[in-house]
Amino acid sequence: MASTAASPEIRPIDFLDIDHLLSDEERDIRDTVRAFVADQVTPYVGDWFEEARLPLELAPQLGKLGVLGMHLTGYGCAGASGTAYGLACMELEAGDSGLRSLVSVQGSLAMYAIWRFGSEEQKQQWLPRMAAGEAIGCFGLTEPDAGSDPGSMRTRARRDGSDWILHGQKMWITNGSVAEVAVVWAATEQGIRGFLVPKGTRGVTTQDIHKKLSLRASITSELLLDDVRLPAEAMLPQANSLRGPLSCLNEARYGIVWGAAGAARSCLLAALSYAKERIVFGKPIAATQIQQAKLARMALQVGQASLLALHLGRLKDAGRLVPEQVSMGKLGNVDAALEVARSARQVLGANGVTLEYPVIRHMNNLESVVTYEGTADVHALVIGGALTGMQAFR
Ligand code: TGC
Ligand code: FAD
Repeated sequence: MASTAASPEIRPIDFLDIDHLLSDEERDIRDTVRAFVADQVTPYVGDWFEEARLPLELAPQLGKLGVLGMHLTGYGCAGASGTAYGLACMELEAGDSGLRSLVSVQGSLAMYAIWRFGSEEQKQQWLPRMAAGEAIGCFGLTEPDAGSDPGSMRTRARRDGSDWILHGQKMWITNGSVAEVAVVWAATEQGIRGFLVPKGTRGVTTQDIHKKLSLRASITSELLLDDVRLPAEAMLPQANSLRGPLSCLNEARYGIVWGAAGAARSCLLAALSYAKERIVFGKPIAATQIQQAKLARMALQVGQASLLALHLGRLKDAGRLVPEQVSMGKLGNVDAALEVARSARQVLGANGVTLEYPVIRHMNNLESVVTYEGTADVHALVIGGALTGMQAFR
């Protein structure tokens, strides 16, 4: 039996040496995305957050980087593994949750819906431009009175000859006002169906949601659909129940499992660096037991979250990942990231409340992340239902 390594090298960014569990290709992809975030995002994202904007020029840059729809195949998509996609999400969210949201909504919600449920014509029309970041997509499921329970949606689509008439309202839609194409879910006489609504379609108006204190570097909009006439070909032919949008959510939730670990890692590294430099009572606070205990716990949570993400990634790549496991990853990793962010914020003292450091930005962002893509309660109830065989939603 091999003994413990004599002088192991401990790297705070990867205390558990998860690196050695990755292939060379996975490490290369991870490092490329990490470098992109360090150059193009980290220096500016505090300002974007303060100004409540995310420059849309990032979309073609992300397209060039190959991360838009990167785990999909064909149509200009990179065809990368689920694990590689997860590693990219981790690096993007270490930058900002708004950046990961852009990539999640584009690749895992809008593009995935078209890739999985669309006709060949729909795929040809939209996917290559979306993979390149030339066309932004959004995903309209939530309504003002239907969030956790999307099955109670009021948006309706009815037939008029061969056309469809779409009427209703979607709320909290990431990139709703800037999307070239909106994937809108609506109730029909044949169940819940998805529709591709191109920008500028008559009857569609959008309004951005302001005064957010979270996910500020991300556009969030309301979509108003007033008797919007769409041709028959606008409907996604292969989705005909709530299973359609929920299948897309599995993909995006999986990305969040990784992303949350990235945000937590960023908070840990900021707290560690600050604690080593901040002198109080004549010594660095990093040399005090109470701060070391906090840092140790944060490093443990980051390590556990990363291992859980990697495990789910390996299950996904083996075709074994089930939605209940994704729920466990989303619940566990976002909760852990929130704890790490709150703890890190306190290590930074008063500096912890400014955008000069990434911590409060991550902390506030994670309040959206714990709510969207299924709240923590929803995921706990999914896990509880799987454990007990008893459904507690209704
Ligand atoms: P239920 O009766 O359980 O299921 C209806 C049908 O769907 C199937 N199903 C799933 N299929 C695939 N994946 C899943 N995770 C699935 N969960 C359920 C199910 O088998 C059934 O199929 P069928 O063929 O028998 O009809 O549905 P329910 O009405 O009881 O609801 C279950 C619940 C609460 C878990 C579900 O509604 C839910 O997940 N609610 C949360 C909604 C949510 O997450 N919304 C997110 C909106 S998008 C967003 O937030 C984007 S944020 C931006 C970013 O990501 O960055
Ligand atoms: P509600 O469903 O009203 O829940 C309120 C509270 O009740 C929560 O605490 C919830 O956990 C709890 N609850 C719910 N059900 C139960 C139950 N059975 N038992 C006990 N408690 C329960 N949606 C999209 O479709 N597309 C997007 O692009 C998108 N982007 C978003 C971006 C941001 C920044 C935010 C904040 C949200 C976004 N959403 C998007 C919406 C998001 O998915 C919803 O906010 C989320 O699903 C929760 O719905 P709700 O806000 O209506 O909360």
